[in-house]
Amino acid sequence: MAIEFDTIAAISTPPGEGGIGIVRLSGDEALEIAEKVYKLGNKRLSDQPSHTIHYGNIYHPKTNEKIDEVMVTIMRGPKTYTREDIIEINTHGGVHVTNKVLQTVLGAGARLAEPGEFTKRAFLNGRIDLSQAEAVMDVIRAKTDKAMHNAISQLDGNLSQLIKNLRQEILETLAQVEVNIDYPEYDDVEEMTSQLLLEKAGEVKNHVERILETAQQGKILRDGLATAIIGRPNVGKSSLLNMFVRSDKAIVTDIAGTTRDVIEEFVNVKGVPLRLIDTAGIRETEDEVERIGVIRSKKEIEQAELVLLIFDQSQELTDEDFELLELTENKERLIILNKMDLIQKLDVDKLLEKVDPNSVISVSITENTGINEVENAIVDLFFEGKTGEKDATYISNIRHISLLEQSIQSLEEVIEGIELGMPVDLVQIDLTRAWDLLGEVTGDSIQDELITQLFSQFCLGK
Ligand SMILES: Nc1nc2c(ncn2[C@@H]2O[C@H](COP(=O)(O)OP(=O)(O)OP(=O)(O)O)[C@@H](O)[C@H]2O)c(=O)[nH]1
Ligand SMILES: [Mg+2]
Repeated sequence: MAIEFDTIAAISTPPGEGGIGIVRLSGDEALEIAEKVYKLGNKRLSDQPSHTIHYGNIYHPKTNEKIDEVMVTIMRGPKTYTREDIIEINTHGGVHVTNKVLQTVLGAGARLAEPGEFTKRAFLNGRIDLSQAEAVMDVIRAKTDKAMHNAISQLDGNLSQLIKNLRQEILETLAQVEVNIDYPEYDDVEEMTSQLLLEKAGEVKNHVERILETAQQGKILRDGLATAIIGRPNVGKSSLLNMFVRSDKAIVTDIAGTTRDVIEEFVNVKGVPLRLIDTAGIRETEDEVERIGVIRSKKEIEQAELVLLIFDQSQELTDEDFELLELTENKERLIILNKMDLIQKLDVDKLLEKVDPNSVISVSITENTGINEVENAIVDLFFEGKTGEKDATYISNIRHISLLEQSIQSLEEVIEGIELGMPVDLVQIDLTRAWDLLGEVTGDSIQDELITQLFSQFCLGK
C-alpha cells in the first residue's frame, strides 16, 4: 500500500521543441485532476481501464479556452513508476504549449513536483531502493554503452542484492553472538564467540573489498576519465583531440602557441568515456595570454587522471620536454611520439632512460597511424582489457564508495578488537556500525535530510 502524498505534476520531457511533450501527474488525485481539464464529448477518463491511452483535448477548466489536442495515458497504481496513479498527457512538443498544459493541471489542483520527486516516491513507496533510484540518474546520464549497462545492472538491483546478502550475513552473526551470550551451553563460549566474530568480519570485509576494487573503473565509466593532452607548442595536441572527436573542434595551425585556452570534449574510446582536455603548449613565453594558458595547462596536469604527453619526433628533445616528463612523473601517462611520417630527430634511447618503454607509442596523427594503439593502451591502463566483461557489477557512485570504505574500517575495528581481547559487547558495536553503513547504500538505514538532498540532484520531471 502506497503512503499517501499529494498529487504532483511536472513536464517530463526536456525543454525545447520536439515531436511530443509529456506532462506527468502522480498521486491519488491524478485522475480527478486530469478529468477537470480533459474533454472529448461525454467521455470520462475515470471510466476507462488502467494502462490505456485516450485521444482528447485539454481545456482551461474556468475560461474554457482550448489549450491543446492531446493523448492521455491512464496508469493506476500500484503498477506504475511511483506505485501511485499516474497520468501522462502527451502534448504537441513546444515549450509554450507544454508549459500551458502544466499550468492548467496545476490550476486544477496538482502541485509542481520538485526535481526527482517522482523517483523519490518510487523509493518511498518501496518500489526501488536508494541505490536503484540513484541508478536511474546514471542511466539517463550514461555516455557509453558500457556505462549504461552498468547503471541498468544497478537499477536491476544487482548491487542491492550484494549489499543485502552482506547485511544478512552480519545480522545472523550478531544474532548468533546474542544467543551465545544469553544461553551459554558450553564453557568456552567466550572463545567461540570471538572466533565467530573474527571469521565473519574477515569474510564480509573481503567481500566489500572485492566490490570496491571495481570502484575506479566504475567511476570512470560514470564520470569519464579526465585526460589531459600535454606537450610543447606545435607537437600536435589539438590535432589529437580533433582526431578523437572526429571533427575540427580545436584550431590547428603550424604556428606554435595556437591553443591558448583549455578545450574539453567527451569522447568514447572503445567503451571508455574520456573527458579529453586539450591544453596550451607548455613553454616559457612573454605573451601574456599564452602565459596564462600555460599556467592552466599545468593545473590540468595536476587534476588529470591520465596524461597523454606528446612529443614531436621530428625534433630533438628540449629542456622543456624534460621538464614535462618530470611534471607528469607520478601520473598515469602515455608518451606519444607524433609526426612519425617525418624524419626522426628525437633521441629515443635518451627518452627511454626516463620512461617505461611500454608507455611509449609512435603515431602520425595526420596520416592516422598508431591511433588504434593509443586507444588500446588507454583501455589497458584502466581496465586491463576487461571492458568486454558484461556481468561485472561496477560500483561508481562516490556516496557508495565512501560508505563501503567506512564499513571496511568498522570491520577492521571488529577484527582488531578481538585480537586485542576486547569484550564482545564492545566489538558488537563496530559490527552493528558496519551493518548500518551498508544499509545506507540501499537506503535501509538513512536520514531524511540525506534523502532530500540526494533526490534534489535529479532532473525535473523524473
Ligand atoms: N607532419 C605531421 N604534421 C602534423 C602531425 N600532427 C600534427 N601535425 C601538424 O603540426 C602542426 C601543429 O598541430 P597542432 O595540433 O595545432 O599542435 P598543438 O600541439 O595543439 O600546438 P599549440 O596549440 O600551439 O600548443 C599543425 O600544422 C599540424 O597539421 C603529424 O602526424 N605529422
Ligand atoms: Mg593546440
